Amino acid sequence: MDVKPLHPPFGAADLTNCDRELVQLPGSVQPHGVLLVLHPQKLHVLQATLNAEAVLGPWGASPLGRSIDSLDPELGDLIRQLRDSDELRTPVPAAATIEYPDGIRRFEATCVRLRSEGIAVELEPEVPDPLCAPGEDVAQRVSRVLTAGLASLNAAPTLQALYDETVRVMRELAGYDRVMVYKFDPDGHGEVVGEARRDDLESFLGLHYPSSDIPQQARELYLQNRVRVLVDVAYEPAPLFPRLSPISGGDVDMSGCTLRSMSPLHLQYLTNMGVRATLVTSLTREERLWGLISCHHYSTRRLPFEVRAACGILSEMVSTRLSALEGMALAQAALTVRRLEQQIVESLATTGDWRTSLFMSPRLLLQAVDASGAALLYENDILTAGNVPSSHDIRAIMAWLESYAPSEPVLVTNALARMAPQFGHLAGSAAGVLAVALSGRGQEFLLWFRPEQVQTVRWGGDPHKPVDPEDPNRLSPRRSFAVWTEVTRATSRPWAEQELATAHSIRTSLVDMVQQVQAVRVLIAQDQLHQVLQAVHTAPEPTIIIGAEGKVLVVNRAFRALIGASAPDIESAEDLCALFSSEAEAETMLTALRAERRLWSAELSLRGEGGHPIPVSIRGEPVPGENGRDLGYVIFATDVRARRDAEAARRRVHDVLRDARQRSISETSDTKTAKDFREMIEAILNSARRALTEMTGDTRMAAPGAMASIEALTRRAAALALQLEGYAASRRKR
Ligand code: BLA
Repeated sequence: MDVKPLHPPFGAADLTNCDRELVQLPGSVQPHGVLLVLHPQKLHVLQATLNAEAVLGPWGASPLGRSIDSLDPELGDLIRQLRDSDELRTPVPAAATIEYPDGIRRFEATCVRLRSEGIAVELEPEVPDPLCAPGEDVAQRVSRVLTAGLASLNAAPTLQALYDETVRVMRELAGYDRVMVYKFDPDGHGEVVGEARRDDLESFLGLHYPSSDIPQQARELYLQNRVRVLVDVAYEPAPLFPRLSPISGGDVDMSGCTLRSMSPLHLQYLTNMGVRATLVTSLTREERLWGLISCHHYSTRRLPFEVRAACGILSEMVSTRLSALEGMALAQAALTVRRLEQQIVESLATTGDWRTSLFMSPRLLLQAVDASGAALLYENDILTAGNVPSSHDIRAIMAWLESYAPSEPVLVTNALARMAPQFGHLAGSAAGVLAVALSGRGQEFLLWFRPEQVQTVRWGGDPHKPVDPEDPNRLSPRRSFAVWTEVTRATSRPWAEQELATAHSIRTSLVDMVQQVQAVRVLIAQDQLHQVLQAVHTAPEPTIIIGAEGKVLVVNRAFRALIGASAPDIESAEDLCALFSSEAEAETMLTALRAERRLWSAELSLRGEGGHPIPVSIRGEPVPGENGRDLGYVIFATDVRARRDAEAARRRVHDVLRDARQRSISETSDTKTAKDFREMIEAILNSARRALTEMTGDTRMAAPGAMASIEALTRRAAALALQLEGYAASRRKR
């Protein structure tokens, strides 16, 4: 019986198991360079690729057992300095020189500590930069292009403008025949969203490709190794000898290597497309693979280290802009939700009927998730706004929703008729539905609708037939790359992830505000304290209720959790004020609430356990009674520590950048190149600073994850810039 291994070794995968091929263990490299694996301490050669003599000359005839010093003593010194440092966890470039009988030859070296045993040294003969003007130095050229490029990326106001600028700058930097921004959908399939190409080539812009074109384990690899180069698709791999590490006995993990041999399946794929050479970089968002910048060339192509490093910097900075632009959209959505809340609070205070007020001026409600219609179902009533189905149909949808997913707080589809064919006739108003349940009982729903939009998806090959059962290795059905068009009817524009998040927060906010405030008001009015207790006690938001006379009626569980178990009892307004770091400010709040009888909010600090201040945002609301008197006050606290963490992240980014700038100034002599570098680091600084400002913006909100991701991106870009600079300096010296 033919039993297939769970993880097929490199090169042994076919279309049925390529998602488990061990692409990081190829046991060979692309032959334009040499891989030497050194002993981690003694720095002699343990393994070498079999092209060593062809590439390195006489020294390479018998490299095993020889010290790296015998090849290039300066390189040996550098590795000795780095061998125990953290720096070697990621590739470190250096200029190398090797003696040949006819003189010295210049090489690019890259050193990295392997995840398996040993230190990898990769050596490639220096190549000229094909794009340099006569007399121009490559380092100068790339810093000039990058500096100008970063400025134009910063100026791109929309995602589409950012994609367009990205491919333009990348093509100017690296000169490939075709440069694409390839963006992943949540389901893993991808779309070409930006393209710059040689005039005579057909366009791939707008084409979709199935997720199987880039298997999962390769995607994981691309998070670590962010710039991959394939010099010639028709290469003969140079095998590593011995194949297994003499120390660990295992395969060498080439995740961090630049010469790593690529999967034969992928090479076949590129060959079928007529592509000869590629350079692909990773675009990330919050440390996840967001997409790729994919460059194709129709003849072989190899570029100097400086250009590849610059492509890496460009990608990090594009990722920063992606975070900033998408972060801005999120902040905008948060602002819309807050305006909705305000609308509801105001209507609660005036008419007491938030529902009609929301639907009488439904602009915000529809805008929040970019819907064309909305409906609210509660008790037995229906309120609607915009383009919606008939009441009869809305009730039918609701009945179906209840039976379909009674426990789902959010239901979303852009093809309702596919899930429930009985609603096929509603495509004009409700091809897509986004529904949130407002109560656990499943009798109150808020629904948003979108009409049908005839969609045309252009696939770069038939997505339903990626595998030819007759011949699974040949990728043959997709060989022609004829565009395969799929038309989808009765579907709406899909709901974006961010719109779902907005719907979620509208739901939470409605449930909290309406049910909590309403219930408390009614119950206080009826003087039914034990019920007030019940309603508020389990609410997730830290809440306190004070009666009109200043007696504390309820301190809920969430509030107690916030201040800690050892906090004193809170019975009076005075006790409450004493909880705050600044009692005076707390008193001002209570006085203002009582005297001015309006919503009051501020940023204060609670005394936490052990005296640690807990930054909170406080919102106080009067509960108006029948005869113009207030019945009491509800005070909500929101823990804003996460936001403070984000501010700390922001300070750290500034520190990284300041250090980079200082190092760059102190380490460079006053040459023209040094000046170009300073300008480039300055441009990175500006981009990062700008991204940070945009993300925190006037809403004073920022997702800590997004901030941390900007920090990481900037750190990497700055590190790459310093490496590029260090490399250029060492190259000049040798
Ligand atoms: C890798 N496939 C890739 C990569 C891309 C694509 C961009 C990453 C290459 C790199 O980072 O260097 C696919 N390239 C595309 C697409 C476009 C493009 C869609 O330019 C669109 C214009 N490939 C298949 C199938 C399999 C497969 C069916 O099409 C397997 C069943 C495998 N693709 C495959 C493997 C890799 C890959 C194994 C990893 C290559 C490696 O890094 O070793």
